[in-house]
Amino acid sequence: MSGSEWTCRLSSMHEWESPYYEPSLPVSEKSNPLTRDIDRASSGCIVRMLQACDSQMFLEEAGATYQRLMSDGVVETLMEVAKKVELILKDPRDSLVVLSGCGTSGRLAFLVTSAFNRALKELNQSPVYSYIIAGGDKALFSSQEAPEDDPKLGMLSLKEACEGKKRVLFIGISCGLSAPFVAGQLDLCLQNPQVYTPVLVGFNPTHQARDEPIPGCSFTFRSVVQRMEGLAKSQKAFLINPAVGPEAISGSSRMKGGSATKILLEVVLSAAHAAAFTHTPITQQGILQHMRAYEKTLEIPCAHNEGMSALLEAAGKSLQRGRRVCYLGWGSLGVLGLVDASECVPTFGADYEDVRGFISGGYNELKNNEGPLGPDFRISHEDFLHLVLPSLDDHDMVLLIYTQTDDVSDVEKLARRVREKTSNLHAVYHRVDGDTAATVQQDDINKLCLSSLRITWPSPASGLLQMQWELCTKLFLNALSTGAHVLKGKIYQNHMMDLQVTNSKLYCRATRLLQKLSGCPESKCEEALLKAVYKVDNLTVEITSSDISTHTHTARTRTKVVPLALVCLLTGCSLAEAELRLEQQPIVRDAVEACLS
Ligand code: S6P
Repeated sequence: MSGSEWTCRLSSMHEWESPYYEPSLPVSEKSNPLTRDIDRASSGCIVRMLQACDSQMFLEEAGATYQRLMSDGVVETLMEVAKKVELILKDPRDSLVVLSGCGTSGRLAFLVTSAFNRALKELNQSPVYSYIIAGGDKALFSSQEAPEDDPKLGMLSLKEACEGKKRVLFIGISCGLSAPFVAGQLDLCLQNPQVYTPVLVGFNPTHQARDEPIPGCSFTFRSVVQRMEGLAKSQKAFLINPAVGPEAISGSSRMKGGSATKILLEVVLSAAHAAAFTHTPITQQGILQHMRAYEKTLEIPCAHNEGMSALLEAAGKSLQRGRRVCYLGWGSLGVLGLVDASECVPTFGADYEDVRGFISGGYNELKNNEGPLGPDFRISHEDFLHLVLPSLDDHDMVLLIYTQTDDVSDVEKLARRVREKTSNLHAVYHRVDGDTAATVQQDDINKLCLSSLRITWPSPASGLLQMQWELCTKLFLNALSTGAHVLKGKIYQNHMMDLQVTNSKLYCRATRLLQKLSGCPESKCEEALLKAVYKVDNLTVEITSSDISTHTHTARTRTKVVPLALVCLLTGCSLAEAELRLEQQPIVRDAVEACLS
């Protein structure tokens, strides 16, 4: 893409806000005009496109259709919620702050609760934060999309987490204002106001909250949101829902949705901690200052574009060859590595082994609710050394992710072990300007690596800096794994074609995608989708009369259902023929383009 084309692309920064742009879709599901042809872009261009999308998180509000991260209304609500948390921190008896969500939203709930409980421990205070993730702890590192559709499970898990508590601040996270699991929890809060105060975090305006009926329930996500809006006036419920623009890969809320969730939650909890423990009042200025620090963090990846595209290229090459990408991380950056790697499975239909994360200390470092999760979830560096390293060679990419506050000699030791098997070793690490500790070791590690992204931060190390390191690392890893899969040909335009249809949100997204790409009516697209799910050329009454949960349950064991349905729709061929076509042309993007031409 030329410079002028790129300038022109940037001028479409706000295009998605027009009421005429994909009007039937909520912001979180719209396709981003900035990435319309990311599937044809070079690695350097992919990096720039992703950065431009991320920067939409901090667009100014002036003249905008939607409220933003730093809009007055949003900041005010953040202050009010921070004050509620402060009250609990000052008198934590029989009280709890619960953060809950599905998929990435639940993973961030875990990350944030861990950090702030750790901060409390350092102050000799008992923990007050608790997380819930739909599907339990195995959902931290694997795709468990079905529990997202279960509002009763949401309610039960919240009741269980809060047993015996008299005061609970519940923070439900659903980027798309859509997850029935979270709607169920919010409903429970609304029914028991004497105990629960509900807060909803998401990134659509309230009128775009999902309004589809939830089987077995009298409420929809939207009706719950409307009830909360009524109570918000008297501060009995809180809504934090700025728009951050459509995702770079349509609907992939692990990206901006996840980053913005992390920003908002950390801003609120940091303000509450400062108020409770250092007598720093919660002010609009303080909140904005913290936000601006994150805004600055977004500039860091831009300063490393070249290194970033080299990393992306290397990861793309490994995946194209059917080889692996491994993240070896330390501390909370290691958790981000685990999370990013595990999200490649549902996001790109990747194999579990394609991108894997490992963390120093394994479950001891993690301190998750359920402890070690068994042989299917091996996450420590020792596991990497025993199970993965022996089979690696130069085609497999390994990325070290650490900061100068980690055990750098341990990083060096591991780097040497990896280097014996593959020269395709890279590093991303954070350091504070002027800190000379472990410089020699860091230089030695750099010499072992093919490329190193050294990110130097100006301020002295502080709690805020750790959060900035995390955000910056999240942006890097999201860009790396997304870009590598784009290069592998997994994306068509800016849509993930080969999505797993394992819950109702994904089922609706798949049908919509088929409509958009085939131009066929919705009913025909749904038919084609069901034929691919059930592997039949003719639908039976039993199939057509089943509900979506039966379809999504069946789809758990199927692969390539959307590409198959699309090929059938475009060519009118049978499923068997469509399968053959896709076998001959395994790059989904190329197979679809062949049909379209
Ligand atoms: C999205 C990710 C999903 C979502 C999950 C919850 O990239 O793969 O797992 O996090 O579906 O979505 P939401 O809108 O309720 O936060």
